[in-house]
Amino acid sequence: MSTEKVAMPWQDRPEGHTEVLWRHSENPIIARDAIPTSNSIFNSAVVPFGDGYAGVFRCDNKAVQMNIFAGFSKDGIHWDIAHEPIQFAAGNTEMIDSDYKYDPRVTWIEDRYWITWCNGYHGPTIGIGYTFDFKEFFQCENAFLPFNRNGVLFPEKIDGKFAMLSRPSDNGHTPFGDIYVSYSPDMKYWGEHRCVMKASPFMDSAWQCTKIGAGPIPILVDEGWLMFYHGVINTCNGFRYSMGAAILDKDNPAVVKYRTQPYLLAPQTTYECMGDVPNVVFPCAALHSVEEDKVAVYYGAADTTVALAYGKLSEVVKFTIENSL
Ligand code: BMA
Repeated sequence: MSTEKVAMPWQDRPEGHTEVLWRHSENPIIARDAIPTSNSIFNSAVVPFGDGYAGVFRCDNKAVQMNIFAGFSKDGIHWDIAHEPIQFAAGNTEMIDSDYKYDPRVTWIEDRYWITWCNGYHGPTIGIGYTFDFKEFFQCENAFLPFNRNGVLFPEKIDGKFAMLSRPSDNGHTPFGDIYVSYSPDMKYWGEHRCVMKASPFMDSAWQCTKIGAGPIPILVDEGWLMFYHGVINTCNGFRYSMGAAILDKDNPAVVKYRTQPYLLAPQTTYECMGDVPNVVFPCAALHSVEEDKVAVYYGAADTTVALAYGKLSEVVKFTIENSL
């Protein structure tokens, strides 16, 4: 969402840098041991909040149990993360079972902050919750049947309905995966499922040929919804996760207008290539300012830490249009 009041985290493009996105010079911004119990902190989501920022962080503990934790920051870079996981009260249902929670996304829609995450209910599916203050949290019905991952809400209703991207999957390290959009009148019942885009043929764009999944909350630009997403290739050494961008039709996001053939960011630095799961760049949030023409993308690095990359919104859009599959 747009950050009108608070200064965005930002660094200018380094001298001589020619890529569309550039990395924050002090990456990773959140260390794996930023709270006493954590084995790793990654794939996390942030939003403007009050006179700073709030976020929901994936912290796996030292038993490698996955859960989500609230955090606050003045500048979007230095974070104070709670030492206890979020406790949810019943929202639009009493059924708030959860074996685990991971890979949160957060957005403001109309009157509250909505959170989605990968919720353990007989396997991974999409959990939904909301908060007004990042202190009290309420859990709603799961959006879908298992198995599903990467549930990402649009930041406003489309044709009067809530809209969510998701990636139907399996109960393991899914060897496939395409992005769908679904609609709900009430954040409880979801339907009108439509395919948005599929993993690409290997010969067309290999970094995204195994599976793809939506990343941050889509950003509304003149050309439509700018959607950063992760794409995966299955190499002889395992999965490698990179990031691209697509632009979806404003009124019907099942229509893909453009989609990057080259990646925008791929695992290349030490902290992206070394960690609990090497070679992973996994975006889950973005702050942006249309007025200042800035975007800051938060991504999990090697399933271990949180890192930040910057770009000019107009350049990302231009690159996506000019380098479309
Ligand atoms: C996916 C999810 C992500 C993770 C990625 C790479 O299936 O588990 O949380 O970042 O794999 O390990």
